[in-house]
Amino acid sequence: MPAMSAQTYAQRAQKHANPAARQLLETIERKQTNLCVSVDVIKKADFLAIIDAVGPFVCLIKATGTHVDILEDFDETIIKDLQELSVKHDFLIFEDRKFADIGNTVSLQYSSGVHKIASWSHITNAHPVPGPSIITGLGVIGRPLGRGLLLLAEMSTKGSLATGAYTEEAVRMARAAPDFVVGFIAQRRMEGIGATGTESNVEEEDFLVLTPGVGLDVKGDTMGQQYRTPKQVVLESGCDVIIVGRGIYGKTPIDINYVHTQAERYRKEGWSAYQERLQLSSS
Ligand code: S5P
Repeated sequence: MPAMSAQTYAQRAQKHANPAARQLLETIERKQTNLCVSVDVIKKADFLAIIDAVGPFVCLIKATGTHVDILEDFDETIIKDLQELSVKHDFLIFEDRKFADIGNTVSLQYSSGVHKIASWSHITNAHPVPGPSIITGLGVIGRPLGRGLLLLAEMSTKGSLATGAYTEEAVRMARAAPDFVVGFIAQRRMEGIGATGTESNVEEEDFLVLTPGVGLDVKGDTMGQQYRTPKQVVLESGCDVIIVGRGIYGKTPIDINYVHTQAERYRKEGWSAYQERLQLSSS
């Protein structure tokens, strides 16, 4: 496995050039958690209650709930509430926007509209499908604000088309913009992938790998999602952050005590998988 998986989050934080990546790595180390909770619920009250309950156990909250297409009762106050929770519990915010358009359009989507994502989301993500121009478009907005971008190099779903040459090209795109593209949504480490041997910085590259499709009790859902355990993701595949959604809040009706217990459970699993990985690589 590439060397990055043998380094501590703190060591990597010291060297990272991007402010959002550095802040995330420092938060992971400070709170001893590599758990990101994904909150995809339709009511604002549930959205905020879940985040308040899992806050102590996470480094990052992934919100897709801020999209008008999930939350039924979105209003401006939700962003302010989310930011207050982020300060209260010391976590970063990741808007899972999955941009996928031409540079000019994504730069408007990132900066404007009702959501003004760039103004409050430390990290966001994009599909590499349009090519490097998507990084140019988002970078115009995100770079001056110190934001970080993740590319979706792989997906967790059955039959995903993001494999092989597509994944390699995504890594090449990231390699060309290391000050803004901080890593990937992917299922394994990405350093060195797609390198041609002519690059100067491949040995030094450090991509954050945030991995969805994580669950301890089930192997998937009825719509193509596939789950692996924190141990498979962090220890065996060397990923940095586990993204967990329904495994934590998925019991209906939402039960905040259950959410709290599950968040604690996933934090512990993710962190011990990381500690085991460090131990293995030092022995
Ligand atoms: O490949 C992916 C990429 C993403 S961002 N697979 C995913 O599942 N996701 C997101 O992670 C997905 O949109 C959802 O918000 C979350 C997984 O949720 P869960 O309830 O299945 O854990």
